[in-house]
Amino acid sequence: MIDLHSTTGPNGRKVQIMLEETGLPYRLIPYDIGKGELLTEAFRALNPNGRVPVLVDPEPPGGGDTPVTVWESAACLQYLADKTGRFLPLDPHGRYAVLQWVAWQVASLGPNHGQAHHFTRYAPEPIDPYARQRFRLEAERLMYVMDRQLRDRPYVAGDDYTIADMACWPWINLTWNAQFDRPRESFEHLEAWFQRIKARPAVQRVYDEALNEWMYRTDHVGIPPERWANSFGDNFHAFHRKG
Ligand SMILES: N[C@@H](CCC(=O)N[C@@H](CS)C(=O)NCC(=O)O)C(=O)O
Repeated sequence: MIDLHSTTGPNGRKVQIMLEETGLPYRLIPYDIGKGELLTEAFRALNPNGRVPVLVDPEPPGGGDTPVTVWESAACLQYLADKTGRFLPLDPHGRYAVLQWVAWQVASLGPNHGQAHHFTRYAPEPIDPYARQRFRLEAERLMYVMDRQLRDRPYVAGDDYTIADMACWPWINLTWNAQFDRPRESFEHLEAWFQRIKARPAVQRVYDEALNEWMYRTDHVGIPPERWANSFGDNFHAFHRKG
């Protein structure tokens, strides 16, 4: 059975959606970032970058007894697509149409939305207005890119639902809940795509739990000092400097 090391954050959710969509048996191993649960040598042995998601598959596609460990959500999604032959076409046109959007998600959509959320809600007050605005505008620009792409096609890479959609959806979900400056109505095609995917049983199974309240609040979140130190502050940096 595949182990998915994850949190309720969007990067792990992408991989969990793919596991639900493919029906592969898996076990979810949850971590609480604020409690410092990623700051251990055991976890660093799984992922030298110290972040979730990580998947461990004891039954790799080519056979053999050595489990495969994969980190970075894009690599996890591609691994599961290759293992199952689903949600990533083999023909070069279709395949790279999908992979370029997966790369765009992990290089642009995720990091910029992550910073927009950070400077809106998690950074200590007073929040730097330049940084807040800079990342919110870039987050919105990227949503306009998606909205335009979805004007003529139902899914990010074309007619079919693929790992590109699974990569993007959890971040749009997070941002919709956080309500940045532009209302959802400004992104008509993105919203239609969002609802199309939200209706999928696999997606509903992944999100069928109480939302992590602090993550989805629209206003500033006063993260308790110990949790902040583990997530963004001294404990986090001390761990990554040592060893
Ligand atoms: N590019 C990575 C980003 C992973 C990432 O930042 N994950 C967050 C949770 S959504 C995390 O582990 N944060 C904990 C930390 O930075 O200590 C991916 O797509 O897998």
